[in-house]
Order: sequence, then structure tokens, then C-alpha cells
Amino acid sequence: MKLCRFEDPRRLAHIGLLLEDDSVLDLSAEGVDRLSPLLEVDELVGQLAGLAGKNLPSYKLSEVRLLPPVERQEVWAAGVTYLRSKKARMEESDFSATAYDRVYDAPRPEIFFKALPEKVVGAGEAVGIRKDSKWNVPEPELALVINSRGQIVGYTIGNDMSSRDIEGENLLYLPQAKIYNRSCALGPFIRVGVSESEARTWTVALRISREGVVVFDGQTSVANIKRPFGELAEYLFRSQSFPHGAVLLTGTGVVPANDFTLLPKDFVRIGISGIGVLENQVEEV
Ligand code: DO4
Ligand code: MG
Repeated sequence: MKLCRFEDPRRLAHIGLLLEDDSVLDLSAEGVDRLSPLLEVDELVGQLAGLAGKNLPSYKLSEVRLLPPVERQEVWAAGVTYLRSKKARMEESDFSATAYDRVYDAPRPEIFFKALPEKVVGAGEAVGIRKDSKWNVPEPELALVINSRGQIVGYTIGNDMSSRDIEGENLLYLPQAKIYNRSCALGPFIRVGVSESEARTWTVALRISREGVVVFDGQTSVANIKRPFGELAEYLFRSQSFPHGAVLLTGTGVVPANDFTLLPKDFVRIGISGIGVLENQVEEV
């Protein structure tokens, strides 16, 4: 089952349930007007199945504007969870290579703050590349949607936009390489009712187009993520509470060649087989 946030003609946010016929059922008629309390419900799938059977107002998916699937959740990200990511980081920086090598095998994962919800962009909005960076890439990542009790209740698609030259210059510049305007995209749906073993059968695909021509096309399997999802969530929630829940990106396993950089107006298309497609155009910020 897939949940979304969408905007009505008066620009008010609603919670929607995507149905088989690509219509979006408006759950607000049943008093469901926010995602976070819904994600706390123990029998979420049963509750949504009950709502799906009701005669609620619905819209065609093609006619609604989807919003990023976050309200007050902080967005965090795990790093160096795929061998491909470790290799890419070690190539980009002699200076930091040992740190990346060590963290891949260390008991404690790399987890960093990525975005406040109001800074997240949704499907169809522009993602940013920094004006002061010459080497920028998207990072297509499976994102865990976690409730306030630390339970992984769903999955969405994330783009951890990154400036590789700033990150490679010095590890201490990581927040500047990762956090800036429009540096995080999420959406369009939250897939719920799926076990980790099912999510591990999914594929993460990245396609970048420039003036109508595909300039990068690559993919990986979620199965290549080294750490169990529960371990990543458990570290995030250690000594830290998230009363509204949190979103945790799980790291990238698709990295374009080292001579590739994004340019303004490129289109970034991330597909995760069990969720859908997140597409954004690139803009300099
Ligand atoms: O420390 C570097 C960031 C790693 C990352 O974002 C990833 O592996 O996806
Ligand atoms: Mg990343």
C-alpha cells in the first residue's frame, strides 16, 4: 500500500492512499489529516484496508500535486553502506580514504543529519547544485520511514544530493557538501506493509538526462546494502528521540564515473522497483 501527501486546489495538504486504478483516496474525510500519527498505528495495513473500502472522495493521480512525504520529521542519512560508495569516496580523497575504509567495517555506521522537512523537495520540484562546487552528483537511496518508537513503518525514495569536490577536500566539510538549499528530495510515495526481506529484492535505478539525451544510466540492488535496516535505525535512535518520527536515507550504491558532474537543467530520475519514480530537474543554488 502506498501513502502520499498531496495538495488540494486551496493549497491545503491532505493525506492520500494510492489505489490500484491510480486514483488517490482522500483520507481527510475520515479525519486523517497528518502522516505522523497514522504511522504510529499498530495495525496500519488493516486500518488502511478499512479506509480503502469506504466511499471517500478521490482524485486522479495525474491531477494532484504531490508533496514531499514529510511533515515535522527530521531527515538523516547513512553513508558508506555499499561497497561502491566506499570505493568512490576513497577515490575522491586521499585525505579521507582511511576514514571511509574504516567506517564500512566498523560496528557504528556513518549517520549524518541531512535536512529539515521544510527544506525537502518533492517529486517534480528542482533539486540544487551549489554555485561554489564543480563536482555534483545525485545519490539515489532507499529511505526508511521510522515512527517515534523507532519502528520502520515504510519506505520512500530519497536523493542525497552531494558536492563531491567539497566532501573530498576535507571530511570536516561534509555538512557543506550535503546540506544546502534543495539538497534533499523525497517521495513521491511511502510504501507501507513491506518487510525488510521484500525491500531487499528491489532495484534502485538512476538515470540522468541532458537536453533529451541520457548521460548516465545505472542501477544496484537494495540487497547490496551491507547493514540491516534495524541496525541503522537503532543507531539513529540511540540517545536521541524523534517525537514526530524520522526519515533515514540508507546510502548510495550508484555512483557515476569520476569525470561526471551534474549541470543545471539536467533531469534526475530515480526509480525504486517497489515504490515508484522520483524525478527532479537540477537548478544551481
Ligand atoms: O561520507 C560520505 C557520505 C556517504 C553517503 O552519502 C553515501 O554513501 O550515500
Ligand atoms: Mg548518500
